Amino acid sequence: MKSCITISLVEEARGGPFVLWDGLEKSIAFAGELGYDAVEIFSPGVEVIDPDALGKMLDVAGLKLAALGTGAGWVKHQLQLADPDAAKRQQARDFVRQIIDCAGQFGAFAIIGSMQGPSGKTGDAKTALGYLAEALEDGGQHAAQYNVPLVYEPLNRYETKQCCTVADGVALLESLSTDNVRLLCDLFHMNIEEADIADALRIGGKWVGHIHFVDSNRRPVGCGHMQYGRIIEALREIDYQGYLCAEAFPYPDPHEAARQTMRAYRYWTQT
Ligand code: LER
Ligand code: MN
Repeated sequence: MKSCITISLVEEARGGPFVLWDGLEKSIAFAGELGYDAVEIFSPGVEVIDPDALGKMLDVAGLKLAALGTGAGWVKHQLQLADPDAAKRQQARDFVRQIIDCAGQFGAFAIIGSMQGPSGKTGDAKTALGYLAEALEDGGQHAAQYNVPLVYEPLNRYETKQCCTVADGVALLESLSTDNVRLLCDLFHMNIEEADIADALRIGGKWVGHIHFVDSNRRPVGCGHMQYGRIIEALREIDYQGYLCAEAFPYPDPHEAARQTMRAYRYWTQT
């Protein structure tokens, strides 16, 4: 299992659960100094990412790009993949495709989290889930040209009614004709929704493509009451080889949150 840390470039998301906020250059250099393997970037859109410059920063720091988030499509532009309006749905899919194209150049994947829409508020839930399935189908097929999956994140009930558990996520992915979509299992959301986090990861099995590595209170790993021993055991059992990515509040501050996660990552992966 490899280590990863989130960098947010989205001012509108200040106060949100992202660790580093100090721009790409400084954040990537700092993550490199701490020995992280990769970064996950939450960007307002592809227009702020210069692929050549980003590639150089990553090379100098010895890091990979693991993923690009698509959440700014919702946070900044109010786009969602389950919008009842067909034109808005198309705009949301186009936004996701652009992020897939940008990430794909780096062998990185795009993440669908808040872009899935809350559902249940607008239109009926089954229709909304159908729109999400169509969008995952589209994005999964589009991502295949880069040999990367599209990654879909179930969220807790206060953020979405689409899929809140790993089992719901697996059922959705199994209903697709593409097999190029994987699940992002965020331990914070799972702590709210799952009866047993380790067992849920076993249900996720081969579909688990990314982990948001965070504690029960969304602070860095080690600052809450999550039981990591059984979680790591389950990830080993399913032969998970992907990232444990710090997506947590920058508590008590971004640098200490990054250091704390790295200490916890080393502790849990080396014992
Ligand atoms: C949102 O709660 C979250 O966990 C992010 O990874 C998705 O945008
Ligand atoms: Mn997450």
